[in-house]
Amino acid sequence: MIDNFEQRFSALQHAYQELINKKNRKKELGNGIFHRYENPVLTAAHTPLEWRYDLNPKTNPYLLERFGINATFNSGAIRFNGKYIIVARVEGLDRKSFFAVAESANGIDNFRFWEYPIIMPETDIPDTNIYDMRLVQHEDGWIYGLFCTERRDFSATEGDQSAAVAQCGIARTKDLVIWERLADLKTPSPQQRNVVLHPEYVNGKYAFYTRPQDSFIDAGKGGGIGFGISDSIENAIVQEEIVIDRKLYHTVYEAKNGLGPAPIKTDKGWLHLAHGVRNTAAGLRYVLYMFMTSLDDLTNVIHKPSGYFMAPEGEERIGDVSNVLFSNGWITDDDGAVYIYYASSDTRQHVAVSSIEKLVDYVINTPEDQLRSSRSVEAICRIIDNNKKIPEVFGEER
Ligand code: M1P
Repeated sequence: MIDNFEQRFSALQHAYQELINKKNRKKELGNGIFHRYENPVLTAAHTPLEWRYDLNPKTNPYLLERFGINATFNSGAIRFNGKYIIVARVEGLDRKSFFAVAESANGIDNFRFWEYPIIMPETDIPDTNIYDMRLVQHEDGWIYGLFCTERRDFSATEGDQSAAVAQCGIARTKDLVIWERLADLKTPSPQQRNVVLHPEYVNGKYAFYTRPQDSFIDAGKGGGIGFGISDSIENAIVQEEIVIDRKLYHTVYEAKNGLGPAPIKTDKGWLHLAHGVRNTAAGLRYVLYMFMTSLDDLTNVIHKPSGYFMAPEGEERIGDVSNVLFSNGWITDDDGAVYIYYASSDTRQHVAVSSIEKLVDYVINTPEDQLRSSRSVEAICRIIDNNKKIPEVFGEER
């Protein structure tokens, strides 16, 4: 029995070490805007064996898994003590998500979880499920984690065991280990998800990007990505939400949308990454898109490329909730490199790398959605006509 235990333990350790020491290679060519990498940076199998197994041969002679992990995805991200840190949504077999810190020296491979998952304090109303943390280094000196806290809708009938209420939980930390839980955000909307804290004060107040929604799944008349101000962060209240990026017919965000990570400040404006959702015969499809807001007015979208920035590809298409890309974390290096942590199909976590320069170029110079097929053709014709004027590209004879 012990022999079997030891053999199995050794095989598990070997497989685990191989996985977390695996090098990640850039996928070449691409579209020039970003590079994907070959392997996901985190999967369920990256969670430490010590979390999943009782490693005592006396109490677990068959070395059975005691706490299975289903998925690791939708991570917040931050550069911290010289490391690339992601705070993953780790989901157990029991569907409950929690947060756990994983770090890497280069941001693209060898992510290792810290010893313990985050022990997140609760408010007076216990959270049933917590997920999708946005990590924000605010200019007030705290690192904030904003996340969705989901609880049963107690106004639902006994027969309806799916109705839920989503709200924005807020916690803060200095070391990513000890977290102080603050009051949940209050807004005029019955439900909130995808809430993000703006990293700077706005007129001495805290600014939030919100996503008003009528019900747990449907955004309903919650028309898009909202913006609002709160005097306090300890008891944050947004009295008025202004929709700054609305859902729109026949776009990739016609059903709903939501902001991803906190925006990146550039000299041209604030760069935003968001997800857009549309319904299809195969179910909801989540893609990532970008836009830029003005430095003078955070509610003013000044550039917005048409369509999606990234959509699920290959194995990214498949998972617990297929056809989904979702991102709530990115990290900017001092040299301008941008590490975009995106998750696929609510299952695994990936990275793509770009730069501020390329993202700004993409956002400013990609044609906007003209909302009609004929105008898409006009946009392509303009590119073709301009290309024909460049002899060094096509040769004089054209
Ligand atoms: O399943 C896809 C995503 O669905 C939700 O996002 P949204 O609120 O925009 O619909 C979230 O539950 C998210 O975690 C999940 O990835």
